[in-house]
Amino acid sequence: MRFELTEEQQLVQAAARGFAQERIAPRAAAIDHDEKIPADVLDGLAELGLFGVNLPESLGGAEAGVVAYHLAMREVARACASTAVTMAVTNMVGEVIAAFGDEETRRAFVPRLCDGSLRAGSFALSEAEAGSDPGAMRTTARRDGDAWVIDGSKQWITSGDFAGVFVVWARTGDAGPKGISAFAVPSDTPGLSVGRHEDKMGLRGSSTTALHFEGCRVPASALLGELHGGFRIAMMALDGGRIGIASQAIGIAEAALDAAIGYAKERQTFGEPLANRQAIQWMIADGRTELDAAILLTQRAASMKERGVRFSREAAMAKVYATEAAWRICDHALQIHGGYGYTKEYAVERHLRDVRVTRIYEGTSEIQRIVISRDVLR
Ligand code: COS
Repeated sequence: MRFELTEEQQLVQAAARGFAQERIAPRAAAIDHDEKIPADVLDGLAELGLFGVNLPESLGGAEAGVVAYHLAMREVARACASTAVTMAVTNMVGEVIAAFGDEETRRAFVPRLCDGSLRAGSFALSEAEAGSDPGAMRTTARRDGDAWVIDGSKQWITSGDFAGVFVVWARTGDAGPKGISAFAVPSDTPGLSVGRHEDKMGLRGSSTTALHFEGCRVPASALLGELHGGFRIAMMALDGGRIGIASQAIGIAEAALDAAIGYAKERQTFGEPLANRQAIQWMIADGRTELDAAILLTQRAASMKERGVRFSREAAMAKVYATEAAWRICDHALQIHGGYGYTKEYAVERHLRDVRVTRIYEGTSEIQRIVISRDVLR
């Protein structure tokens, strides 16, 4: 067993770190405040290959693998969690279209996702009453000649107002998971409109919207994979997505812990730095230990995906552990900052707001435990 990163993985990590620390981190508070990711940040991610880290070079990707993707996600999230989730969903959408689209569809979307010209990809699975249980979705797609016509609404859609392409799941058959198909839908398709913007607690730089489909026609070739095979595609994509969100949570917690360590060394109480207090030392020791455990779990899942073996259980373990640990670490980092941590003068309040959703989206912690226990008890 080897724990060292390869040369290529180290290069991706260093490039992502350099860009994230120089060009994103100094603007993270403004991204949160203005609720918008600047265009040059998206351009920079694309130039570094971070919109298609695990996609083949033949489709414009960096072909650097899943461990490299995890490393890059961590670095971007350490600088700005909103930018990181935009990157995560774009990579996920690129991978779905590359794996399940026909040649024409892959060529139409994947290179333009990777080079940034589509701005972002968006994953339209959840609905108002179908989040943890996507098998209950109501959006429909019916065949009409050589087209599919989509009707319904989606909710909680990351980058819904600026992504150039959506992967949309819709009911093509019976009730439940077996009657669902997936489609690649360009954002300028007539009949597709952007709905309400969510006013969120955190990740405020990343837009989250509803989408409405009214007689939205896409060609037959927009179908991804098999007819009625969409639920499996969603589950496979979410397995990979969970590695991304675990990595995002780790990156946010790394930023919070670094800030707490810096503050604890500087801040004096009772004539000594806070870092001399055992209560503070234990929070820092536990935080660093949990972060390392989260990193190891996530890298194991990433390396299994890279090797092509089934990794659903391991991705769920990585996600539930990393996101729950990251929440505790961010909370302790804020506690170490005392009252200052509760103000916008310090970044820890943003980290705490941003990290909270990682325990919810791409499968709640409760859903991860369902995935793990079903597999363990099988
Ligand atoms: N990879 C491949 N196939 C999978 C799979 C996976 N990880 N998970 C399930 N499937 C397949 C199953 O094998 C089954 O097919 P067969 O009957 O042919 O074997 C089919 O999909 C249905 O699976 P299952 O019966 O387990 O579906 P459930 O409705 O019980 O759902 C959970 C299972 C809870 C795991 C699923 O609904 C889930 O992950 N929910 C969370 C969704 C989510 O993350 N939402 C957030 C969206 S992004 S913000």
